[in-house]
Amino acid sequence: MEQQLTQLEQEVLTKIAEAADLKALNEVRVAYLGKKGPITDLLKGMGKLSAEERPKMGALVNTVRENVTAQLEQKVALLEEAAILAQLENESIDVTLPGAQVRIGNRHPLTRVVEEIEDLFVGMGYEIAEGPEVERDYYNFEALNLPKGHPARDMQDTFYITEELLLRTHTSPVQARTMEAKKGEHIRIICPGKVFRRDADDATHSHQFMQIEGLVIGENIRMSDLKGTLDVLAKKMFGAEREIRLRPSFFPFTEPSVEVDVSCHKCGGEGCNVCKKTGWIEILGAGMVHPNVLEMAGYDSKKVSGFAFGIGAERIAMLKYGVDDIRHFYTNDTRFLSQFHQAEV
Ligand code: 2U9
Repeated sequence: MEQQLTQLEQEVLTKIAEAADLKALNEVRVAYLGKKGPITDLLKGMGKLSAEERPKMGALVNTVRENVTAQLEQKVALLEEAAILAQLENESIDVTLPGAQVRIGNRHPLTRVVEEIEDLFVGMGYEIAEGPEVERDYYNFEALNLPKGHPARDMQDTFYITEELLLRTHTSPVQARTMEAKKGEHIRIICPGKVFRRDADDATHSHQFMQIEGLVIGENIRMSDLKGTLDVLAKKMFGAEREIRLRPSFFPFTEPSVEVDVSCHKCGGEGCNVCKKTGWIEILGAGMVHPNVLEMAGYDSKKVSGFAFGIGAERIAMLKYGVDDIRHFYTNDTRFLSQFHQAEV
């Protein structure tokens, strides 16, 4: 029986050594140490032994069982560790691989133009004023010397909500509202915002666009102040070598009114395709605030005067960045927009 036991021990230990995974090891445990296993059988057969042999064999079987159990546990620990190592190997991350590319956004070209102009004017002591896009007929037209039936209203046909409520055609109503609220005080404001017109969209027209208008009101404000201010603006937007020229024009809300050209930033005034061989590019409209507009807002046109100007942000952006179609600004095509990446300050 002793020999049988030793043989059995060798057999189990070999099986334990050979078990390649936890499942196989468990099968060995059940087969040899389980209720129906040979070791249990041996213990059951102890009754047949003589009284002297029984304690000796009992101790021997127990030693074998303890040894087998200890070997099993050791192998379990070994296999578990191997399993964890294999899993770690499997799940390991190669930190040297290139990371997923994060696409960093950039400011819209129109936002850039608007913010650049805002910064310039804030630096000259102007405040930024904003107002509603759905505007009253009164502030959009009447307060700007465009009474009902005035022919110049035709050029600014818009989307009407009701007879008296419309989508503003310029940001001038913001200035009209500011004048009314300031009750005769001096004013220096810049008004950026969305405006709307009943226009058919094409490469140079859009039913919605961005304007930046400016208004200064005070004592002794003169045309020369307007010219000096616009000269600073043209140099900031198109380069320090730029010159401006003023041509007479007409707007109902300013008198006199001017159209303002800047010397061509591409050819420097020689004449090229950008300036249509003239050397000059029209960039904005301006003028001295019409006395009627001052009076309607409660100012004494004999005591104060003012200048105003209006800029189309798209036009400036198209000239500055060489964009050939205004619709690029609204179609959200990232192939277009991503070209305006610039180190943010
Ligand atoms: C008040 C008084 C006067 C604003 C002005 C223009 C001339 C002008 C155009 C430029 C391109 C519109 O976007 S555009 O199509 N604007 O030419 N705007 S003077 O004059 C004002 C505004 C408000 C109270």
